[in-house]
Parts: sequence; structure tokens; C-alpha cells
Amino acid sequence: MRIIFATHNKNKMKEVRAILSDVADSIVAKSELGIDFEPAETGKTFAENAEQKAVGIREYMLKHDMLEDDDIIMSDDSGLCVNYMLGMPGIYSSRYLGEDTSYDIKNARIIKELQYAEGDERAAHFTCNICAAFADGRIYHTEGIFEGLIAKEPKGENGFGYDPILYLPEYGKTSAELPPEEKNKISHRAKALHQMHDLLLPMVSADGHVVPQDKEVALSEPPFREDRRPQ
Ligand code: ITT
Repeated sequence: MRIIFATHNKNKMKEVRAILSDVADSIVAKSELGIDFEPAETGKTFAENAEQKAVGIREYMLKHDMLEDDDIIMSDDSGLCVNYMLGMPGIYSSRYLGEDTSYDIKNARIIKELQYAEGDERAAHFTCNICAAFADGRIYHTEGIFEGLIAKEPKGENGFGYDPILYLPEYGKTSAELPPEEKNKISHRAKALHQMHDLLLPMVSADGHVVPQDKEVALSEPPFREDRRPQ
């Protein structure tokens, strides 16, 4: 089985390889197969956007005769949801204030938006939805969240994006102050990837092939199938 992960983000690829290496023979980024196609992300939820990316790449591979029976195209969509800002920037996290605007500026603006918010009013979380699109058309989703409070000032050099402003009260640190190995155990993406790992494990046979749909092992608690997608 081969996982093709539809991302440009090297941080994501490291986490994906670390967590899913025992369910797939190979895990590659789409760029490693020479795919530079960018499916449009026009959804209203993380799940819709993740699915558009995975299904878009599956269709591209089918059209260009690159798709193999045991391929699973995977993608994630993630972002920071701030309660006081009614869930913004959410699915617009990378586009918030403009795609090319630095995270120093984006983070400073969020802190300013919350200048009058105190205590629990500062609650926020990262969400990560992962979509797996099988070559045969099956689609699965998993989702993880990582909760904290918006810090009063950015801190920490690790991680990326909004990590310096997500303060984790139980650690007394922001997400950017946690060592990467620590963040990767508790993050939204780690949770969604671990769920995906457990979902995929019974769908891969001992010789590394994807188990056909009609032979699929009944799952006691499937995380999120197409019809149970989180909102
Ligand atoms: P791909 O679409 O190529 O995978 P991307 O970085 O644009 O890469 P997303 O659309 O999923 O990925 O990312 C949305 C943004 O959410 C991301 O650019 C960050 O600003 C923010 N984000 C997501 N996960 C994060 C994390 O673990 N730490 C900090 N910021 C994060």
C-alpha cells in the first residue's frame, strides 16, 4: 500500500511518516511523484476542504494513469479557531490577512482582537481533519483538536504558524515553546493521524495490499465515515 499525501508542508510530512509508517509500504508527498496540481479549496468546513484536496489528486492521478490499486491519497486541512472571533480564522487560517502576510503580523492582530478578553473568553483550538481517498472510491475522515488559550504575547521559536500564540495552561507554555516531539504527541494533527492509523490498520492485509471493500473488517466505532463527517 502506498500513501500519497497532498501537501507542500514539510512539517506535516514528518509527522505523517512518523505515525503511519507501519501501515504503508511507502509514504510520499505528491511533489515526489511530480504532481504540481492544486485542487481548489472552496469548502465551508475543514472536512470539505480536506476531501477536495484528496479527491482532486485522486482524479488527477487517474486521468494521468498514475493511480495504482493499493494507493490511498491523503490530505489534511487545519487551522486555528478562536472563540472570541466566532471561530475565525478557522478554514481561512493560511489566508487570514493575506496569504503572504507574516505570522508575526497575523499573530499580533489576533492578540489585539482579544485585548478585552479575559480567562476562558480567550479559548481557542487548532483543528485538523484528515481525508483518505482510496483508489476504489472509498473515503474516510478523522479529526483531532488541540485546545488552549490565546496568549497575551507570542512566545517560543518551535513549530510554525500560530503556535506562538496558543497557550497551553497545563504546560504553562505556548505550543511554540514545546519541544517538537512533545507537540507531535498531543497536537490536533497527531490525534487525527493516530485515528487514521487505527482506522487503516485492519484495512491492510498481511502482504501489504488494501483489503477490498466487500471484505472490509467491520469496525466497532468507525471514527468519521463520509456520512458521519464532523461539522
Ligand atoms: P497544505 O495545504 O499544502 O497542506 P498548509 O500549511 O497551507 O499546507 P493548511 O491549509 O492545512 O496547510 O494550513 C492552515 C494553516 O493553519 C497553516 O498554514 C497554519 O497557519 C495553521 N496551522 C495548522 N496547523 C498548525 C499547527 O500545528 N501549528 C501552527 N499553525 C497551524
